[in-house]
Amino acid sequence: MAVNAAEQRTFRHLPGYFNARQQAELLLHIKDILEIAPLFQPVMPRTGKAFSVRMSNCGPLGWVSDKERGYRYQPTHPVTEEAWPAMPKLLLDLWLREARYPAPPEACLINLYQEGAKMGAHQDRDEADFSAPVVSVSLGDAAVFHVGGRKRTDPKVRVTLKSGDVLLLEGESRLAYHGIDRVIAGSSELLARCGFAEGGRMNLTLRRVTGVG
Ligand code: MD3
Ligand code: FE
Repeated sequence: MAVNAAEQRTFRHLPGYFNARQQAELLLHIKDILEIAPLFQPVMPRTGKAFSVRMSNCGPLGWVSDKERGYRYQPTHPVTEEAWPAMPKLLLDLWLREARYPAPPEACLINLYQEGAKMGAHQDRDEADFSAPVVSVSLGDAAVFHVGGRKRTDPKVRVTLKSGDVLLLEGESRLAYHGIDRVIAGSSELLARCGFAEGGRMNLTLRRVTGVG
């Protein structure tokens, strides 16, 4: 029998983990972070093709990508070359409560989906330690997310991620292929209300990059 994340459901979906007030608080904190660490548009290694998602980071390390040096984590913003801002306490508390891992997260990747942005199927393999979970928070417009197995061809399940939802990827699902098929534009007013004129969806992913000890 095939063994994969989709069938075993080794991910945990916690719908409505953050209430409306907490979602707004978190988003306003991210807005402050983006003033210091502005969104950038990463490009893929070798091809130089731009991602449709714009990104930034907070925490000691941030995920970046460019044509020459590829996917990596680094302590500074690729354009300003300044250190990344600190992670909001709400996110550190989420990790403490839910990650079941003996060290704090090192990176929080901020993904902004606007104007039809999506993310094709991929594995997250740029971290040194896969025993730590990935913890994701969705804000704003809902999105159709898919997760399969360690092989690209493994069967997938689809989950709609809504504003305030948390998704934990641990065990077998940590190395599963996954992606965002589409964002359901206009399904939430959160981003537009908090000063992102075009609305859209924001996703925050908390990660341990280096492992423990
Ligand atoms: C499943 N982000 O940043 S979050 C990414 O909504 C990424 O922006 C998507 O995939 C987004 O790499 C999906 C949920 C997620 C995050 C990490 C995973 C699912 C995952 C790692 C392994 C398996
Ligand atoms: Fe990913």
